[in-house]
Amino acid sequence: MPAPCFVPLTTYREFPAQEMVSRATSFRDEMLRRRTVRQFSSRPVPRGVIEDCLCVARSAPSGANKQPWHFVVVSDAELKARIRVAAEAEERRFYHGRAPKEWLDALAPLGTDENKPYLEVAPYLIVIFAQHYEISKAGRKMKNYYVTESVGIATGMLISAIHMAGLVALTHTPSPMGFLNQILGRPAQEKPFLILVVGYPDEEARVPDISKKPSEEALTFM
Ligand code: IYR
Repeated sequence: MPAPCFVPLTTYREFPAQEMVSRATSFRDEMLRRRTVRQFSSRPVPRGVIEDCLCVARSAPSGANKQPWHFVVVSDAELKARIRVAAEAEERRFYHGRAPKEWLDALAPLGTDENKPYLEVAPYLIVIFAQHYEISKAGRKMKNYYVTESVGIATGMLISAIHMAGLVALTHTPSPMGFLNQILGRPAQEKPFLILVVGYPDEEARVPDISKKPSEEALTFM
């Protein structure tokens, strides 16, 4: 068992109280402008921006620091087209059979259907894989911990970074998503977590008129 090794905390910064308040408020206001968008422009996005956003995601805390994720950044038109074809085939089965009425009713305000043109139009698809176990150099299966929580936190940080860079993102989860392992050549121990569609919004983009639940319902101070 390796012994723990500690180093001084040199990266932490405390801000004067007033500055802390204004930083929290301005980050809140920035984040409250974020909307999930389903109509994308094909305008190219500099790859460096995506790399920086992924650096943020990869800095996320994770169970036992196992970092149980792998991000595949897809910009190749042919791969995006194959992903669209496979995703739409699953979505057709979902919208016209698999989904119970209650689920379809819950989705109705979003106006979604089986057509996913954004999978080809957007400049980037970031396919996030969760690694439920690793294979050691000796070929032994080693479990990861709190995988869903860890990958969810990393994804949330990625969505925030993309928004703060001035881009939009859509979390897309065709189900099942096994076709992504095959198309992207990822090993069986990686399970697709979600596809993050990233780019600029279409100039005519519209978003559903929905809101967040009030704070009294969402949080309690005790
Ligand atoms: N994956 C489908 C259905 C869908 C499900 C949920 I839960 C959403 O919040 C949105 C859509 C689709 O992408 O259309």
